This record gives sequence, structure tokens and C-alpha cells, in this order.
Amino acid sequence: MRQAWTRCKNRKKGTVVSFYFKCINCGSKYSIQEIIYTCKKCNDLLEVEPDIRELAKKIEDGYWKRRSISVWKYKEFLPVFDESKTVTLKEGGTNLYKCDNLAKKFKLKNFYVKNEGENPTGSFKDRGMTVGVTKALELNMKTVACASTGNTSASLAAYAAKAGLRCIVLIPSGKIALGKLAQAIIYGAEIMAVEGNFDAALELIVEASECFGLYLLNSINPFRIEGQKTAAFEVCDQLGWRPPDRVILPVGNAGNISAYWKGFKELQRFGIIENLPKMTGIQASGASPITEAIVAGSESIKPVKETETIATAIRIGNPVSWKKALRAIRESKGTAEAMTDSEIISAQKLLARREGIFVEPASAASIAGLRKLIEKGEIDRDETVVCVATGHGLKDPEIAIKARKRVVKVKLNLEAIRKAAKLRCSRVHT
Ligand code: AN7
Repeated sequence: MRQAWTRCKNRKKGTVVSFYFKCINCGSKYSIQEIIYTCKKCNDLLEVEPDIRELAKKIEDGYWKRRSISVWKYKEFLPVFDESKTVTLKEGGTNLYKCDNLAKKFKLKNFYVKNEGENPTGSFKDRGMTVGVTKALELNMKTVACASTGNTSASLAAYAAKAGLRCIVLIPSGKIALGKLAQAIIYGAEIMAVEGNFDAALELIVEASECFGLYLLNSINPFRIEGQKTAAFEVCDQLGWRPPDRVILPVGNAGNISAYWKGFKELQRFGIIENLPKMTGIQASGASPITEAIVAGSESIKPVKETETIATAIRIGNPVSWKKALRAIRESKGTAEAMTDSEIISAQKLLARREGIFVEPASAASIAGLRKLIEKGEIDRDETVVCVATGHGLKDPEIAIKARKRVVKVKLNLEAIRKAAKLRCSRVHT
């Protein structure tokens, strides 16, 4: 099997790292050059494994720590072989905001928001796509494809445009936010709206990829997870290589929570960090199979057929990476919660109005979850907590303008403004 592993040459250093695919269930190994997404023996998910000894040698001297922060700062950890093919729009390097106003409100000692809306297409998906689309070029694929609740399609469309690849996206008809649709259109993706929800669209695109030789870039593709794990690296990096006690993030298809966990565990494996954060997944109550499994203590999830939530990004009832997510939450002694639409909207406003950070509803779920877990006494006030804001607020303008504060129509004169805002004249008369 060893010969089948692909060797990655880092030209500058002249050292070599091997990566391979490993099944998360039966441990079968596959060459990383194979175009496969699931195990041929048991059909379970695959993940990328580095050859630990070789990677350890490369990162020993920590020279990579001196580069500026971005996805590619950590390139030794990424299974990319031909750097000249890298497709990048300068993703990652998003700010980790210390949110003292909300920390005070929640009576938390240290509270941060990792604002992934600052990525090139406005969501964390760009981390996965820079790696995934680079792999598409390395593997000589001509057409990339995905099913999407919105952000994946926006991101894939942009990276495919940059790479000169054809891009096909399936979206659930009528259920994607306006900003995301606008992005997919302008980047030139071929967009098909299917009757049915995201889960049905994903099932169809998996089959279509196999039939028509499309390169599938949903998070079932292990290279997506590789890119996304760099967010965990950045969080530790930004905290001086001290990991937070808890990371809270919205969960839909469950790729991102799995990616963060993989990232933290790799840092621990290489002795870069000691402790691991408690992974805390937040879902919308109309689409919460993972939360239900955690609460029930069950080994598997019960897919939700009729999903509904205002947070359309996470309107997912049968998450592909459920097994990885349950493991992440349980191994880390974390937890999961489900939030109602009104709790999500209220958290969205709270973050915007107290911290000046505007996130889309799915992202606000993490803040809503934090609030609820504090109320329930499940979060220690001494914990250092990081909430991940996965997508920018402008992705979904229709939800934001429904927020209660209305725009007031006024005449174009001073008196009208004075009346509408209840102001007093402060002009000094001489
Ligand atoms: C803003 O775009 O699934 O748990 O097709 O857009 O890794 O699925 C989006 C997911 C959280 C959930 N926050 O992440 C898609 C899609 C935002 C998102 C999630 C999504 P996963």
C-alpha cells in the first residue's frame, strides 16, 4: 500500500510528505490521487491522513509560523503537490474579534468571534474551495460541481472562475438567500434549481458526478475539510498558540465542525497545542438531527425529512458528515443545541448592535447557542469561548431588513428630522 501513497515535494525545503485517504470506519487506505469520496469497502467517509513522521520533521523548526496568517500559511499540513497550480483569492486570515461588550452581557471572561464573513466570497467555504479547486486542477478535472444551500455554490463558482473550470451547481428551488444566488450568477456558474431540499439535491449531484465525471466539491470531498481545518489553526495562532476552551459553530452538513476538530487534533498530535477545545454544534430547531442524537445519546442520527428554518444555510436534514461531527462533539466533551428562528434573529441583532459584526442567520445561531448554554449553566464563565461567524450578513439582506427597526419616511427638511428622531435644537443664538 505504501507505494500507492503520493509523495508531496516541497520544492523550497526539498523535503517530502506523504498523504493518503483513510476510511473513518474500517481504516482502509487509498491513494490520494484516486478520485473517490467514500470507502470502496464500507462506503463510509474518507479523511486525509499525513504520514506523521514525515510531517513532524517538516514542521519541527516552526519556520512556517513566521509567515503571515492565511490558509496557505499552513501549507505543510495541506495535501497539495504542485504549488504552481494553486487557485487562490487570498482566503483565510480572518479577524478574531475580542467582543468585550457581549462578554460583559454574558458575564464571560473571554469571548471572541472568528469572522469568516471576511473571506473573499463572504463565507468560510473559501478555505475549502482554495484547496478543493487546486486539487481539481492537479487531477486534471474540467468540470466541478456541488449541491448547495447557497454559500458553497457562491464560493465554488468564484474559484472555478479563477481556475477556468466549468461549474455546475444544484440549489433547492426558492430556498437560497438572495446574495448567494447573485454571487453564483455573476461568477458564471451553471445553476440548476431542483424541486426538493438540499439533501435531495446532494444525493442527485453525488450520482451525477459519478455518471458524468464531474469533480464533486461538497464537503464529502476530503480536500474541502483539509482547507477548512486551517480555521482552527488560525484561531490557535491568533490566541498565541493557546487554544480556546470552547468553540461554538453552526452545523448543517457537519463538515465544518469536523474540519475544526481535525485541525485542533493535528496541532495536538504535533505538540503545537496541549489541550483541545470543547466542540459545540448549534443547529436550527427545524433541522437538528445531530443535536437530537447528542441529546438522546444515540450512535447514529435520524435524518429529518421536512426541514424548515429562516437560517437557510443550515436547512439540512441528513448531514453527510454526521459521524465525524458526533465524534468531534463526544471526544471533546462538547455539546449541541437547537435554536428557534426567533432566537437566531435576536442573536443576529445582538451581535450587530453590540459588536458591529453583521452575520447571516446561520452564523448567528452560534451566538444564540452560546446565550442559551450560558442560561442553562452549561458554560463555565471562566472559559475562553470562540464563536464562529461562518457567513457575512449581506448574504441574506431580505432577512436583515425585516428586523424590527423600520426605515422612517420623512420630508426633506430639518423640522421633519427633528420630529422623527425627537431631537432638540442645540444651536447657540447670538
Ligand atoms: C453560513 O452552502 O451547506 O456544517 O451548501 O453556509 O459544514 O455544512 C452551507 C453551510 C454554517 C454549515 N454556516 O456548515 C452550503 C452549505 C453557513 C453555511 C454552515 C453553512 P457545515
